[in-house]
Amino acid sequence: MSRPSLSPASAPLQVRGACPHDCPDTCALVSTVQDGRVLRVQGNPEHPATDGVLCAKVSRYPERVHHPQRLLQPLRRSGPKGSGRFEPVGWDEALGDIAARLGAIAARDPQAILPYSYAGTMGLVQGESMAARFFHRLGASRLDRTICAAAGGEALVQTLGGKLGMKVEFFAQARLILIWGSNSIASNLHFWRLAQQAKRDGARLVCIDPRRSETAEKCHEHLALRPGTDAALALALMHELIVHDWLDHDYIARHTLGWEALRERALGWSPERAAEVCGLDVAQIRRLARDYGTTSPAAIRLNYGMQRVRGGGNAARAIACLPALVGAWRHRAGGLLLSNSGRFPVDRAALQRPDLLGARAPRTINMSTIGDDLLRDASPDFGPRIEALMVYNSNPVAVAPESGKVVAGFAREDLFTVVLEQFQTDTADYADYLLPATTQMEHWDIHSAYGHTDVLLNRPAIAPQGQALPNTEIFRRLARRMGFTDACFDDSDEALCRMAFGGEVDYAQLLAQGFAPLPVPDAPFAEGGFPTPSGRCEFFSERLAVQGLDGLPDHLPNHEPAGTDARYPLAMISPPARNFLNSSFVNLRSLRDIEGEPLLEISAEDAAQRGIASGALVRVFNDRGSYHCRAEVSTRARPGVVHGLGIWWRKLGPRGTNVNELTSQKLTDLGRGPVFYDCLVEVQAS
Ligand SMILES: Nc1nc2c(c(=O)[nH]1)N[C@H]1C(S)=C(S)[C@@H](COP(=O)(O)OP(=O)(O)OC[C@H]3O[C@@H](n4cnc5c(=O)[nH]c(N)nc54)[C@H](O)[C@@H]3O)O[C@H]1N2
Ligand SMILES: Nc1nc2c(c(=O)[nH]1)N[C@H]1C(S)=C(S)[C@@H](COP(=O)(O)OP(=O)(O)OC[C@H]3O[C@@H](n4cnc5c(=O)[nH]c(N)nc54)[C@H](O)[C@@H]3O)O[C@H]1N2
Ligand code: SF4
Ligand SMILES: [Mo]
Repeated sequence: MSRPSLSPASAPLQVRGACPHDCPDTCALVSTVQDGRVLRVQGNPEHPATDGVLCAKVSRYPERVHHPQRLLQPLRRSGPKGSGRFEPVGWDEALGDIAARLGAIAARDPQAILPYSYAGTMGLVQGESMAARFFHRLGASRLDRTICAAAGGEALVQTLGGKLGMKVEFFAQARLILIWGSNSIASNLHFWRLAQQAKRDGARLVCIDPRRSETAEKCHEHLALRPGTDAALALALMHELIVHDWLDHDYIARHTLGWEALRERALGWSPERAAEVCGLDVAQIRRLARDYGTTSPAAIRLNYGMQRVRGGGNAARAIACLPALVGAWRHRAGGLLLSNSGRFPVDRAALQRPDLLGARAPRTINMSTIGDDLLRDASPDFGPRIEALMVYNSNPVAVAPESGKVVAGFAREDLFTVVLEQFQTDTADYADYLLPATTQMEHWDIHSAYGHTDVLLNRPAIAPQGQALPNTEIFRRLARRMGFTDACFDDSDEALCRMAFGGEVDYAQLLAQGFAPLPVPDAPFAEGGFPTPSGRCEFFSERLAVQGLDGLPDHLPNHEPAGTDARYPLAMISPPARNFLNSSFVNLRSLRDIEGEPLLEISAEDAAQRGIASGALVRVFNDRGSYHCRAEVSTRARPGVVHGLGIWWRKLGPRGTNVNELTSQKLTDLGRGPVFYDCLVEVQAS
């Protein structure tokens, strides 16, 4: 019975949740709902890391959840591939047809089916629980989820023994903070609040970033190095620590491995040599080394922006060696933080059930080379041609490198593509079936984090909108249609939340307050105890050496080093836009209005040489493609480097392209990650 329109509204209700986005801050949310609508989303003031504050993006969550263009019913393609034309279809018919199509392919070879997913939601349940079970049971190809953090993550594992680091709250007590490859104000806001607290208490802040970012301009010092030269800088800092004897010999002797070899390597990197490679002043490098060698406690906030180049893994390894050299780990406000995700005792075996594979060992496809792989024929090396793709929690047509090839792959008439989405993204346009997914306001989930060390629980605040279903439920129903009778396909979302951490996290506490801190020591490596094979901080990695790789960190020049191709003299990086999260939020009017339109920041010098005025439309191009956007002549760009900001939706940019038209599918030294910021281009007025 529908309610008479004049009846009094029900009282507003507050529901605790977690921000699902791929952001180090993993905020605790409090949503205010009334009559089935989300009125407000705020930061939970009781959660210390959130401190009652959200970023501009998630503060506007009601606009996202109740967006007029939310996908609210299953759709089936009704036009040519990629046309984005669909007709409504019932869930029953859609799932029946998808099961039949997948079943026929699987009968020949299930490895011809590929799941494609990333961090649209970071939730452990709506991320990879039921979905992973489904693909394991099916025996589908596996996906190597490399697109963001593979090089840096592997570097931490090889050097420190895991994705582990300082507790973020102690940055507030540091005396020196290096913000390295991170635009914290845009992408790690809650860390920036801690850094400001430290600054007010007298700490010095140094930013290491090719771009004069919002963060760089608020630090005491900014080292605007060339993209992909961080290892050279780190080695020169070591050089200075050695020659001035700013070393903690006791810490080195007791808690590190490979010191003599690293010492020799670093002595080859004078500040003069590094200055040449990095495009920095020698004096600036010397000053940074002095600051780092003589200020205690010194803390490094490393972020993934510096590892999206060929040598990104080695660079992250070199930087991760620094705290052990000066004994910074002895202090809780000293050391380094890239990610603490390794702290979380997630029971992936229970959630994802790899045992459902049995004796099968399907091939693995790297998500960063999806463009090439979709276009590949069957071969003994590669295995079967990819015949079906199931995309969820990701927008590969916009975010994967070398879009020209990605688009050509998705456009294959013989590819069967199912997309689970909240919105009709660039990827959704290529779907054969487009299935409506719930948002964080409409489903249960449980979250680990990578920028703090608390577990968060997300309760649904409102009912699923329209006919949308959680990812879990879509895979549950599909499993039934495929005839999978395993009991694990009956687990409810709440049951999955409870099993995510086994008994390691107090679920009652999560239910009561929405978050539960992990027991993490304040100064995790004060007494060494690195979880590497040697138990030491491994300057030299035997595990890398046995793979035939350099056991020591070194500077590896970019795949596309500036100055090596006269046709493409400019190095392009494409860091996130502050008001988008990767390609999420681009379709939110209020946030898109703040960002304006796709921009390329270029220095006055490079603009003048090309006759480009600020605000002019330009064509940015290389052998892989062309990207049309507006130039902004800006002091944020150093000569020789341009910045294509943010991952716009292709269809919302001029001429239907975005910056990934230009990026390459080459991979990093460690972790087989993408090299978004290792990319040469030329720019001309258009
Ligand atoms: N607002 C917003 N927040 C986000 C995101 C977003 O899209 N928007 N994305 C989220 C995701 S997925 C991630 S992975 C995280 C981490 O995000 P990161 O990828 O670390 O992005 P940023 O923190 O913005 O830092 C990138 C910075 O690195 C700089 N940089 C580029 N190349 C180099 C280099 O070679 N060396 C050095 N030293 N610096 C370089 C860029 O100029 C930029 O300022 O942020 C998350 N948070
Ligand atoms: N040029 C360039 N390219 C980049 C980067 C860069 O810096 N420069 N950054 C890279 C990085 S760090 C990353 S992490 C990747 C990010 O790439 P992606 O992980 O693909 O991230 P998003 O673009 O945010 O797309 C996530 C999609 O998931 C959807 N989604 C959210 N929640 C759910 C859900 O519960 N169910 C379903 N079915 N869908 C959901 C959202 O609507 C959104 O469209 O991009 C990479 N690409
Ligand atoms: S995107 Fe990051 S800063 Fe914004 S609400 Fe989510 S976790 Fe917090
Ligand atoms: Mo990312």
